[in-house]
Amino acid sequence: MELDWITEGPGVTNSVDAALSDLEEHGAAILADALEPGLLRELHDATYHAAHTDRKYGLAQQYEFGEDDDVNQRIWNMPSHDPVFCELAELPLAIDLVTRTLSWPASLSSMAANILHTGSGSMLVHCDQGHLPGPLTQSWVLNLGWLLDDFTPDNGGTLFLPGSHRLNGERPSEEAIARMIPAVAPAGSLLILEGRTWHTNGINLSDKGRAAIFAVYTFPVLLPQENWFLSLNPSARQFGSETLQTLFGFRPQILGRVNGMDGI
Ligand SMILES: O=C(O)CCC(=O)C(=O)O
Repeated sequence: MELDWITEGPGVTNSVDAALSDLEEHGAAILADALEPGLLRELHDATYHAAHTDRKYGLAQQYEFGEDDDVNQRIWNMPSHDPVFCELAELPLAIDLVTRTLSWPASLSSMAANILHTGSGSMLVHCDQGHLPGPLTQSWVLNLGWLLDDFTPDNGGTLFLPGSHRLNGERPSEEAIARMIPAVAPAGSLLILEGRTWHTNGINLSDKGRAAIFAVYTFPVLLPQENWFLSLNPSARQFGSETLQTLFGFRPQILGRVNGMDGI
């Protein structure tokens, strides 16, 4: 297979417009300073607290999708863990990016933390809409990866294959996969991946954890990865804004009605 579709990859930018054009060209973008420091601290602490609590009470999970090892920790359903993750889901920057790439209204398909403790290995190389019937001629998914720790080449920063969105879902060859590059950026940055870009997490060879929150958005015609109707903490629905309720699927648009549209 020709490999001339592989691009050199995006740089780190401070501009949303530049990030969106990187996303179009490379299938990925890195936006610096996407989280203000107070919010970053709160998200970081809430994530590591949830990780600690899950381990303490025997609730710790890994992602079964791939070759995970016992030092990778996955926390699904983050909006149910702490209201700060609801704030993240509907951050104006997130909604702006979703609206300009997918459209609005949109759904939150899942929001999970991926924490690589020291020694954690890579998961399966995948693209986030690989479960859809191909060819995938458009992006149906936007993955917003919020970096809670610095991503470095040796702590498992997400590895991605720039330009691989042009394969329309076809799995890259091993030769191409060998040319994946790590996302390297400071905590508080945002890694943006469109649904056809092949990626995985790197290997954490450092002596500290590496955490990120992956918020995956999609069109409201697709079943979300997380079944919010069963798994969401009821307070998120009860007290959540209209935007949040839309993201979780509690505000039907054309599909998902309850006796029509009125009085829900
Ligand atoms: O943790 C990472 O760097 C990548 C995570 C990922 O690919 C996923 O959650 O599907």
